[in-house]
Amino acid sequence: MTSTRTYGERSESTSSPVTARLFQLMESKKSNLCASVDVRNTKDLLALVDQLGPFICLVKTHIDIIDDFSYEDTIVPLLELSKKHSFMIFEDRKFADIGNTVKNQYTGGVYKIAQWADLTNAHGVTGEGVVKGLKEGASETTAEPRGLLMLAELSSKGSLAYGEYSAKTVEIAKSDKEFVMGFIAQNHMGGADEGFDWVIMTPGVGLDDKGDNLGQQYRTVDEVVSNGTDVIIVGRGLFGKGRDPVVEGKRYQEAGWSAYLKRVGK
Ligand code: S5P
Repeated sequence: MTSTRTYGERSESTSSPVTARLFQLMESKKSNLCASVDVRNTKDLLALVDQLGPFICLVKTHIDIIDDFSYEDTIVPLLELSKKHSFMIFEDRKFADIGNTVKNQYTGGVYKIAQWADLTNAHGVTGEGVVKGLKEGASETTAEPRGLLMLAELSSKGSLAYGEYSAKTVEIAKSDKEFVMGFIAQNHMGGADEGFDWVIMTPGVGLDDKGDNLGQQYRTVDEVVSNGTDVIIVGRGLFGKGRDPVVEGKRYQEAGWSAYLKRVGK
């Protein structure tokens, strides 16, 4: 079920404009690395992103952990960096409410996520309305393409998202072929037999650690990519414990890309 087609081939047949752009960018940068830049202020965020920029296809933010957030000083320069280094932006908001509420959360408040994030994600726990609400929010905010990942499985110990829950989340994803790009998951979610070519993005990836003391669990790059992961999401592996983001960025980019080449038989 794991795709052996190249990102380039898949970019031509996908029904999601955001996936098409992402896959093309991944081919041109030879990177399937998404950096999860979980730092607490704008200065550190921008410095880290500038260092990692050359090695990544995607930056994943938790914008609500930035102590000194402002659109002008945080988002505007982040968007400039995304042009400078050519990466896309994924706000890891994990929406989990009724359609009308997530629409407001996505478009409004302080963060105005729909204005600047190419991708965001949502839990399926509230049902299909979450997809509809977010899609309406996106189309009422911008003409730029926006994409959604559903959280089908989680990396943390004791997660309740497995089995029937994950399968029902996949059913929700089928409701919108253009807006829903794929999943945050630990495994491939199938779909090829029904004409879906979902992007699988996997967090909980680390080459040096097995986990943290708050339930995170890490698997290696080879392990996840051979198992169907299209984009590896790496956070503290790149910059935690005094690591050098330039050294680690290059290391994870190379590991991710060679695992991908192996998978597609190149
Ligand atoms: O199952 C999940 C889903 C997500 S989006 N497990 C996760 O760890 N994440 C996110 O990925 C998490 O919120 C964090 O931002 C990142 C992992 O960071 P790391 O430092 O453990 O690599």
